[in-house]
Amino acid sequence: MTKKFNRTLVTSALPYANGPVHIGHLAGVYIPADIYVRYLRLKGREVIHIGGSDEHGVPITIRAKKEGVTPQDIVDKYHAIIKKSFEDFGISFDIYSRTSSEIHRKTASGFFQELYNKGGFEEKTSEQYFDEEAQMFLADRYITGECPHCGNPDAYGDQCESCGTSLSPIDLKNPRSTISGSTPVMRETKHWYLPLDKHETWLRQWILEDHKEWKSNVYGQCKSWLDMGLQPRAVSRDLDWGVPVPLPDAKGKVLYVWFDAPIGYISNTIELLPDSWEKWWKSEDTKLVHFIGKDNIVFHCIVFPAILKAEGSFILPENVPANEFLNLEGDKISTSRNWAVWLHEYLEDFPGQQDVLRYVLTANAPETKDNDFTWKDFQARNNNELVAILGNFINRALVLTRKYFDSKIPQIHELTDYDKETLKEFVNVKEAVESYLDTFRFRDALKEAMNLARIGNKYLADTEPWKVVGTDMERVETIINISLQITANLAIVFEPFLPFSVKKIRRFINMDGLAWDQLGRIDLLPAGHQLNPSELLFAKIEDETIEKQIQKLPDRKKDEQAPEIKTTPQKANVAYGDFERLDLRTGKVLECIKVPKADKLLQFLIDDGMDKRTIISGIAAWYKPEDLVGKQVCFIANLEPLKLKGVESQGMLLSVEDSDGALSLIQPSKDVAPGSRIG
Ligand code: B3M
Ligand code: ZN
Repeated sequence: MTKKFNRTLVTSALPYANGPVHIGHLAGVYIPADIYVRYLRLKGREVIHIGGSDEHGVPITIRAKKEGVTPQDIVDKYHAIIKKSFEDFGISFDIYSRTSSEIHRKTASGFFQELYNKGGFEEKTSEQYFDEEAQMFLADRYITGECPHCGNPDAYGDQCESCGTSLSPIDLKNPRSTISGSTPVMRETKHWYLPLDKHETWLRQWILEDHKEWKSNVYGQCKSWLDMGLQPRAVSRDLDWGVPVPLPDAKGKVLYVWFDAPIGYISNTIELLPDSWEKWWKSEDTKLVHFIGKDNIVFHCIVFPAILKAEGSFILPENVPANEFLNLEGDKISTSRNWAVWLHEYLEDFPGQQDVLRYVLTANAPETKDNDFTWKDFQARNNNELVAILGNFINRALVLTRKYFDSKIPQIHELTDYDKETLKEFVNVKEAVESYLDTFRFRDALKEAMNLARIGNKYLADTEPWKVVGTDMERVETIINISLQITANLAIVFEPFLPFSVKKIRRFINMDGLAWDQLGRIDLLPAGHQLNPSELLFAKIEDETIEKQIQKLPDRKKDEQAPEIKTTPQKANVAYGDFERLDLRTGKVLECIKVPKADKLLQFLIDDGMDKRTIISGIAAWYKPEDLVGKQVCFIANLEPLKLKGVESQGMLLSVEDSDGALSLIQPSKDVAPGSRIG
């Protein structure tokens, strides 16, 4: 059953206003959403794009404490920075508001009240850590203590940043409150829970049966959540920053940030369209699409739909095209390590070059798997694609028109077979781009658009009009006319992707009102039409510029990790049983190769005594791969497999690090059979 929709409501995840936004945000959520809404607008469809800052939650209060200011100061500061970055990059929201607004407080509070009245929550009392000195319950992030897994003395109540394990505050040894430093005590507290377990049946049907077309990464994550069985989730917290729980017995409690933030999409729509918002949220012929990153899938596909369904009068999302993560130069983007390319910093170094980043992040978007942003790839795509193909073609078409025809569009005459072939190729572009955009395949859509520029570039190179100027002016006129029609087509097809450049192209060709449906036509510019002066669209990026950006990163990283190893303090004792859980074994190296595009990594095929397994190890700087074949190694055999550079590493080789940081592999001092236990 295909539904008929008359309008599209697009939302983009509301970023936490506790820091600026970086390329990962742009690639994962905001560029795809922007391409999609620009495309629909260009088609003349009714569409709105809702955005805003997520200004509640513990991360904001923590940032405020760190900076010694109020949470409101923090969100005021970062909301402004984030909003400006989005404007600078042409992310075309119809509204970009914030969840600290009065209208949002009213909407979220009203939603809670409505669900409460309908019996949509369960009340439960549980024990949680309480700081007696500060007289407050402690959010997980406000409790630190010793990690039970690795002994890190400063693990947080929700996660140990040293070994990456997710924790619950009661796992920590010697817990301390980060507010007062005192030891917290357990105290009873009441909260309201959304009984997700009761929603499981319809969620299973709605997602697993009715939305098989969702992207496989989204569908798969939902399926594994549903298969594990859903549990009730608390929708309130003991905190003094957020939307107060609107009940008489809820002093000091606010709505959980993940309850109120998605409702922000609704409040921002109300703010934008106070009289007609219900048409967007409550009619079956509205198509609701949430653009998000993969870490938000469960909230948008399971929790928020359950909230909307419990309320009863709202539509559910038709699609949630979540992206995976973008890494930077092979490493996870990290705010705390400053391992990121911040949007405001990019624009300082590359002023006016928003479209270059938009292009690269779309061409390399993490649509189906995590992807890597590298500065070399950025440079190559700019120089070899934007400059050499798109920019070069348009510039040549315009310059030739100026030179031979005084910037007026020449007549078209009889077409040669080659002309006809060229034109045939490009009539298919519209359908191809549309089918990709309609199914959220933005990389493929961009490739098709670029293909149109390639066709144009090849056409000019093959027909060489400059060679027949003296002999066949009619032929020159036809070639230039066709090239300019292709240029006008590029000014349509690239609008969703490169809006800044398209604005320029439209100015050059003196043609503003081009619509999507004109794509594929060759009569867009009438003969005699006067063009405007033009300039180059893209500039080559030199090696030095890129080197500078690359230099910037490792420097920062080193700074962050400065107090390194040398005199590593002894870690806390572990119980013998904990040690026993590790399965340490010997193995024999069957094959060893370099991992492409990763300077530090070698890929091993190991005979582990029972089978063969692949292990990736970061020791490429110290060994030649061919020297290791046949050697004995020691490894952890039961380490959770980990994907590195697209290859699954099934274990970890043991090595020692000397005081200079050089690594050497640990080997048994005499020959033993592969698979022998170490202990
Ligand atoms: N602020 C988490 C994030 O920025 C959260 C998204 C809210 S969307 C309603 O990843
Ligand atoms: Zn740990």
